[in-house]
Amino acid sequence: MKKHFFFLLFLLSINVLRAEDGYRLWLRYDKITDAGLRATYINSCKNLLVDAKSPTLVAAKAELLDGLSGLLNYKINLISTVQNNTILVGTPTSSRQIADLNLSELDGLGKEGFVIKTKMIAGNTCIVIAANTDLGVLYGSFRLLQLLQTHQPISQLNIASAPKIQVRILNHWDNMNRTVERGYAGYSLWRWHYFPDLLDQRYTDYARANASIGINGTVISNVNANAQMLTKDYLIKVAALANVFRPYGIKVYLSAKFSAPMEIGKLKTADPFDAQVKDWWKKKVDEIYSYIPDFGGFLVKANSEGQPGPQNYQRTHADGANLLADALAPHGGIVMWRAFVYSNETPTDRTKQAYNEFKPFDGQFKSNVIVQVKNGPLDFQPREPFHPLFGAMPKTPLMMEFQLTQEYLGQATQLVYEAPLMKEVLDADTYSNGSGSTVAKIIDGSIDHPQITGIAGVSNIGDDRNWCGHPFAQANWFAFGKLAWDHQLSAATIADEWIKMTYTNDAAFVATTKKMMLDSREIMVHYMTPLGLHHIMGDGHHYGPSPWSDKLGRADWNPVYYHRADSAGLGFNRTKTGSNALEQYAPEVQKIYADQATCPDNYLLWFHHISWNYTMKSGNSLWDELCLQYNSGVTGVRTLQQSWNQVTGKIDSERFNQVKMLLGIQEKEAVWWRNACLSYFKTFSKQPIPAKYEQPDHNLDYYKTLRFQFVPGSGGNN
Ligand code: BDP
Repeated sequence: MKKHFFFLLFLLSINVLRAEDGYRLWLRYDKITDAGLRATYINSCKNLLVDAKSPTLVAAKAELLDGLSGLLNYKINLISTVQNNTILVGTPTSSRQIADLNLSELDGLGKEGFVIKTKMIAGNTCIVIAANTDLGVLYGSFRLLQLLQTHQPISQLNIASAPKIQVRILNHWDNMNRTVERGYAGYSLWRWHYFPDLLDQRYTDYARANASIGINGTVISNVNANAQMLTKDYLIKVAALANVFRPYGIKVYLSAKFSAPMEIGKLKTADPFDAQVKDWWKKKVDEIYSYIPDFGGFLVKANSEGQPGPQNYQRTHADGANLLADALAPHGGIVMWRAFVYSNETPTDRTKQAYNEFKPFDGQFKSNVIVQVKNGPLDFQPREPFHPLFGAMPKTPLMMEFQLTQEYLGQATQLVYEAPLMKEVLDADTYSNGSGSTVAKIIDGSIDHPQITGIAGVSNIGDDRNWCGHPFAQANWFAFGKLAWDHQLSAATIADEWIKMTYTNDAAFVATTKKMMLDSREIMVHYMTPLGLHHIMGDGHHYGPSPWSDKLGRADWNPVYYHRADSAGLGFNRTKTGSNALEQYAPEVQKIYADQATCPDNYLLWFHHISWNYTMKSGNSLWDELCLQYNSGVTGVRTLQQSWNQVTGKIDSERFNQVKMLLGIQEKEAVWWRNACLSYFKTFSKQPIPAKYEQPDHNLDYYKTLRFQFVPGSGGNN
């Protein structure tokens, strides 16, 4: 008897805590264990009516069948006339029954929106998933499955949803040799050597995952581009991938190298005003569309960090972008032209340069160009103020670029949920058109009404079995898609959904993990770059602290350029008495930051050089506050560890243990950041680290001599 009992327990534990490698992401359709809930769902979802003629509707049908039969552990009936308890799926074109419903809601939902409604049809209770296009139907199908995965009531559904931003796109910084610049999750997914002949299931799963969160585009090649990608051999390979993605509404885009006409076209110049160059691009683009009829367009990094561009020929960014735009326009393609430009030959504060270079060209870009702007004026730091270009170019479409891969946010080892960072930027008020002109409203077009709107996330995906390396890094991919669709969602709502879909609906697990996620970004800011510090990480690979670095080839790559520590104090004066970067913002924004007495602590050292004994809002001196914040960052990580320990046994041991071990690494790294930074800044403040705090276990020289080779994502053999 006892033996049987243990055997039963064993079987149960296999079922509940099955080993899980993270491959399925948030698309896990395991049986819902709450029998009552499952029975209710079965009652509403037992029949499926979808006339799937197009590849996209076939995909929607397959997803619904797979998802429903898994979650409900029930054989779904495929039917052709409406019965009671049917999910009716389609567009007014694909389905007579849907056309007959005359759903007026569809009018305002555009090409990608959908409705999910409970409807009585000839006396039968149905759930209707309807849209104007097949892609909208696919999005709606994923949404219904999400409702079930997160245990939502489905008896009175009345959902209408449409994306607020048009181009919702991943940027892969993947090289053709399959290394990934700033990639921490293995090699590139794209196995060029095998294309176009071998395209494994992973590419379909990639497309499914993206479509499930509304992502509709992908730039598959690095912005530090290789012109070879535009050769016929590779275009054929790209086309094969595009064919896999197409049913899921994912358009393929490529990074274009500005010097391609010379490198692969054998021309003597890449001058955008040269007739042969224009002709070369036109023919090249025509060729691309002959292979990929729905090709999305180009992403371009020009005249930045050594990349060629129009300025090589004394032409402007607008001249360069318009050259490509003209070639793409007849096919409906777009150019995403990056504003991430700076040069050490320009003596101006690096954070001012993009604005200075782009603002004068407002209104001069062709209508199929969108300028892609990083969230902050420097470079994806743990915290930056929003980029001053947002709101400053009302006649030019601007798209947002976030970095999902955690180059500056702890890379692969740290749990940092980025939705709070994204929300902070999206909700920031630019005051460009009066109060309430948030960054989100600039990029969704509701203020300036540009023809194109867009948002990009630098991908954190690689060929690791779990796609993103750190199990929680998947949440950043998920959150990006969700916010790209609807930037009004809260970071908490998104975390809630992701946890339930990825792990479990267990209330204690959800509550504990959600808090960990929501706290994680601020904790990381505290142990890395508190109070507005920035860019003080390791040389080149950007791993770990290195505030002392001052020997890099360019002044504006050196941490000392950014923190400006001296015997008087700490921080970069960007007010009128300093670089005056603040002048690039609207007067209302300037007012918030200009005065060190009122500037929020978060940005104090970003905008001001503050004396070590300055009294902060807390009453502490700057030095004491800095010590407090670095220490609270470390305490924060230890709290994350304790929280995770509390949920022991609630999920599969595989993912649980992986996160537990990673949190152990994160704790060590947080201690390292704190010790290294405080030991270094102490040499300027000339004050001790208060005795109440843990003291550094080594002297400053030790931290300075640490060297790290082969750090992932930094390429080459360093
Ligand atoms: C920096 C990265 C570098 C990228 C660059 C960019 O360190 O690898 O090429 O951004 O966005 O943050 O172009």
